[in-house]
Amino acid sequence: MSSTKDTRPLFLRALAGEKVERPPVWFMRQAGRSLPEYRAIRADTEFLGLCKNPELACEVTMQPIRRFGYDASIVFSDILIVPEAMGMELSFGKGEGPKLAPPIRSMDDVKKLGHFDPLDKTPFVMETVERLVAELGNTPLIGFAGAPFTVATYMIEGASSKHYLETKKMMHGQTEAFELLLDKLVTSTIDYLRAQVDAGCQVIQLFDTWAGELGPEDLLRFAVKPARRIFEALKDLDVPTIYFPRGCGATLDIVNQAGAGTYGFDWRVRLDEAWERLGHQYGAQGNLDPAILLGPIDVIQAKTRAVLAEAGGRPGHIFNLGHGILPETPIEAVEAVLEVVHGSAKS
Ligand code: 1CP
Repeated sequence: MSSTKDTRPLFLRALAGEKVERPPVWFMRQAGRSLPEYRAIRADTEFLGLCKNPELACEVTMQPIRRFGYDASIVFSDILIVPEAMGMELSFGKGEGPKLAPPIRSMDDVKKLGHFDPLDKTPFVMETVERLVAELGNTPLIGFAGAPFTVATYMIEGASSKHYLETKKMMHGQTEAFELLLDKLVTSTIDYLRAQVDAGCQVIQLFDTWAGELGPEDLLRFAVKPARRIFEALKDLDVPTIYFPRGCGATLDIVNQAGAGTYGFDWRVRLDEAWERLGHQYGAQGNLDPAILLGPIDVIQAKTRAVLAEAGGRPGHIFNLGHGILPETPIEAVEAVLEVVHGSAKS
């Protein structure tokens, strides 16, 4: 019998909530230090230079697609490109995390931050997207930004942080300044994501990596509502949207108010319970612990099967890690996961 196989990308069909032959799979941070071919390019190019060089950024985005055949690609860039475009000085020291200077600590500091035109301040991102669209063929491209709360933590702390004390001091002690900062991030991020979609991205993901640091009320007010404003403003683009509020397994009934179509979560929560609490009308992305990929192959494959079993073949599952792939992950570990996910195809 001749088959009428649907040739639309698996990832887009799953995001639309259609029943698919197996869950699509991609990994957060799939391009980067876990790949020897990335490390080879990084040997003589610093990280920010790589983000701002469309030819190289396109190349490193393609590396994991060529090697593993993932079902989705994500533009090689960073969430901190936005604060830089708003006027802060961004640097990545050798072996250190990011630095943003001078840190934002007052209403005056917030007022100095500018709104930016993405085509003027971040043309390299759009040029990378255009190059990728020409190279990717049938593999969908995800555009992204940091969610306002997470990006604000870097702007206020000036660096990565453990306890977010400056952020919380400003949130509770200078709430008006904090909300103006979020507001500026909302408007800038709307324009920035719109430009990525105009350039050719087919899906949008907002990374709210530090949302899990907030209690339920603050989470809703300072993380979920600003994210919601972004998703609402982009509705007319008609592209699938993913919100990744890391560390929010206990508050999925709050984060699901962000207005995204699909939600990502980490491994601290079972996927079946998380999806129940989230609501099955939404897609679910996740949620294998990336550290499992440092273990024995039989354990990796058993844990991968466990995630698939929890998803139970329900439409809308996107297989992913619960956070970015670790730099020390062996290639064979990724292959072991993919073998299981690919093998789960229903014929
Ligand atoms: O040394 C290097 O080569 C730099 C390491 C690196 C890479 C590969 C950084 C520094 N950023 C990136 C790329 C990156 N960052 C991507 C690209 C595409 C891909 O997934 O393949 C994406 C989506 C991000 C997003 C990002 N940057 C987030 C959100 C997602 C997450 O992983 O939580 C965050 C929090 C950042 C900030 C950042 N960028 C880099 C560092 C070291 C940090 C700080 C992280 C921290 O505070 O712990």
